[in-house]
Amino acid sequence: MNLILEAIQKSAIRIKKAIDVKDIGYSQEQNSSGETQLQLDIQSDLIIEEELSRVVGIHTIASEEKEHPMVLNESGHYCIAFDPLDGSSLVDVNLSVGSIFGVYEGEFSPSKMVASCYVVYGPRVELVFADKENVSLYLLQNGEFEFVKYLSLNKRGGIMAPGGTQQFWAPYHKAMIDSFFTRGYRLRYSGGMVPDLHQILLKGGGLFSYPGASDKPEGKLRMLFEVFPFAFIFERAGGKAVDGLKRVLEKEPRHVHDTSPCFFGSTDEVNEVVSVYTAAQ
Ligand code: P6P
Repeated sequence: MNLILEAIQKSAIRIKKAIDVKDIGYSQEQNSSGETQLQLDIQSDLIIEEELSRVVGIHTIASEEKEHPMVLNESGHYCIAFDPLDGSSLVDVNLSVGSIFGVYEGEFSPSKMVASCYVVYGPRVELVFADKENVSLYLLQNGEFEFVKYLSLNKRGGIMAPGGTQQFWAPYHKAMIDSFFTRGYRLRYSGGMVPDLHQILLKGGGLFSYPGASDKPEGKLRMLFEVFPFAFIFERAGGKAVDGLKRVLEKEPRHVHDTSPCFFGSTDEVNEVVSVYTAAQ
């Protein structure tokens, strides 16, 4: 597992350098979700593929930027799913973006998830790594990632990050979000999943939501590349992650690019989501 973490850290240092290059614009390609790929998306994907290919313990990798998984080493043990540069279009407006990784034993199933990791490329480059025991925060300084502290969530927080397009929200979802704001929760939403969830994790808690809605009944965020890694981290940090009704880590994707409605946060807020959504069924 250390070799995987080192490969992710090396990837992050190289991706940060790529981000710092002047805007290199859009490619002519689209990813599996029909999103036009930034050349930076493609470059970040190649960097991660190169670094992970050097780890003999990795059997298969799956990238959000590629249609199908890729076998690296038949004798490998781990499967890694990653989003190379989530929210990459935010680079153009100088907002933080991130890379997301889920580590699975033997197959891409949430029940086989053994670790997850994300990198935030912002004013500083930080990395959060979760295994069965801890959620660890690292800071990139002088070319090295240095351990900073362990992270945990309070039972209740104060930040609300409501994703999706409000005009398509279910009425009960809108009423629930409005109710949090009338109770004094602060709106913190940049449109980048990684910095938005990083802020909730570091500021002690709250709720990030990207619900199913009339325009996207199954939500927008990809289970393997985005939802499962953050669900693993938030649960390890003492929080919860649901699709509105149940733990997202109990859902099996039928296709590698399947999406799921998702709510990540402190236990009190997520419990409230489940009670509202259960009552609405
Ligand atoms: P919306 C970025 O494109 C992304 O995949 C996530 O990083 C982010 O949470 C979400 O989409 C934002 O989507 O519809 O609120 O712009």
